[in-house]
Amino acid sequence: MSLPATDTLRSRALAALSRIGVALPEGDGMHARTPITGERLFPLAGPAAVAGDVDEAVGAAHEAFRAWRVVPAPRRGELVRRLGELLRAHQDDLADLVTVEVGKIRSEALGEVREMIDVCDFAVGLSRQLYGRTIASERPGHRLAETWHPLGVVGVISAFNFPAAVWSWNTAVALVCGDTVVWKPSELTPLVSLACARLLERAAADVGAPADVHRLLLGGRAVGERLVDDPRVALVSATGSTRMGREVGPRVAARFGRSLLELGGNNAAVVAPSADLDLTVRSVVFAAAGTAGQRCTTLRRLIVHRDVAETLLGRLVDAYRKLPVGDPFDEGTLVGPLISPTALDRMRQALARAREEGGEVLVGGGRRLADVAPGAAYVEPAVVRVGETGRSAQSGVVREETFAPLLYVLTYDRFEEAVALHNDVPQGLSSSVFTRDQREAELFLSAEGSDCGIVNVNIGTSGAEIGGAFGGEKETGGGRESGSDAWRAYMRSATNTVNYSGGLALAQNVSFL
Ligand code: UN1
Repeated sequence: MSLPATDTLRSRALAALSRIGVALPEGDGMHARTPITGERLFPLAGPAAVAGDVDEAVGAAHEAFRAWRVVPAPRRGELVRRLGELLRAHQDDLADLVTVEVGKIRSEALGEVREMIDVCDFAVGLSRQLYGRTIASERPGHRLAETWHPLGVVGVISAFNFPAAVWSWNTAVALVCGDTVVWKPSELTPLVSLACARLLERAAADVGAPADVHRLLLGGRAVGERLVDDPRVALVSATGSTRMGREVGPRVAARFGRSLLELGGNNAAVVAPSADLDLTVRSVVFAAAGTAGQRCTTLRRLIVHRDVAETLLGRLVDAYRKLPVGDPFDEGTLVGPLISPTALDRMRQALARAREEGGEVLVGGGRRLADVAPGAAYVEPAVVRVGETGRSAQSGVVREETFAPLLYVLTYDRFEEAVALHNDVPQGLSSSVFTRDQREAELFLSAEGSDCGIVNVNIGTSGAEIGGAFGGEKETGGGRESGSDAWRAYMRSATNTVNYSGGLALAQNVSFL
């Protein structure tokens, strides 16, 4: 198996950037890199003066907010419609950049751009549906109602693994809600970030929206900290590790700002004896090994009924052995590289710990292509059986999220036991049950079932559609983004009492004056 030369990838990225209209910020404060070869692509200007840069960007977005909040929402929707058109026109370019910078296979990179287009369509519709309720007043001649208003500047902090889609579903919704956005993307994906920002800048120019409705801030932790602490940032929407969220949440709360946190997952699927095994195997392999295990919704634990465990594991191991690992631009590849050698080290450490804790590696874990690309991190997705049964099997490393294609398998005898195992981890993002027994499916979906924000039946944990609200419970942070009524987090509500009676009636029958 060969890999493309870094020069080829460099040209491909530059061609896409130039079609999108990005002028690369010249300097050498940071580097664009590709996980495909593990090499650097080119230097870029880093943040010049962190405090000043953040201050200026937030100030500009704050100023733009004053004008943007009074533009009628359906007109704000026109900006997002234009962005969606530009994304359609440049989907191949953006997908190229996602593959070069993150290592996603072609179909998943295109899928990420599709998700952006979908959320733009959704947000355009939403721009005509930002409604409040009227509530029956207890007083005659009074109207009680709620009104939704724009919130302010939204600080978006995003991770490397969905470098464009997470930005888009925050930004498209925030913009129609009348907010302005300052974005601090992952340091690992500056090219995708520059491309997204440029497309939005072009959309704003095309429809005559203020340019400062969106500002991009490339940089590291110090930039993020400044953004999080700035009192002009009304909402911080942050996607990343639980460790990151543990810092962001309290800092924003300390200044009474709002935060929307999308943190780690430790997603599981329960496989019951009645499950359709063909469908289950295909779903599990995509959810666990797809995106090289680097989705927050990646399947990390499989809880299988003892009666089907041997059959299912046999089929899984077969499927894993055949997984093509390698160049993500190659049409046949299903598993691209991990983002960095550090990610590979973490996977190896997790595998070593799993072994120490009594686990048995059934397949995978080996490094690939180290001779061709020593700086890249290609790995065989792994399946590890961690225990016969019972809660004791789910200790140590199984309770942690390792951002790699590493699937732990546990077995169960009774469905209630499976649900208990399922919920007995600190995280609560996504979950699935594979069963043809309606009672089991309904129990899993019920209040005493899965405790996650996403609960699925006969479909894997990853790959949620944008129309539903996206997010999770417990250490996942509690936020909801994207579809359904997640928009409410990006607005503030006001409760209005209007007295048209001509008399004064106090609530709760209070008499006074
Ligand atoms: C993420 O990994 O941060 O549900 C987001 C999914 C995608 C989004 C993942 N729609 O897998």
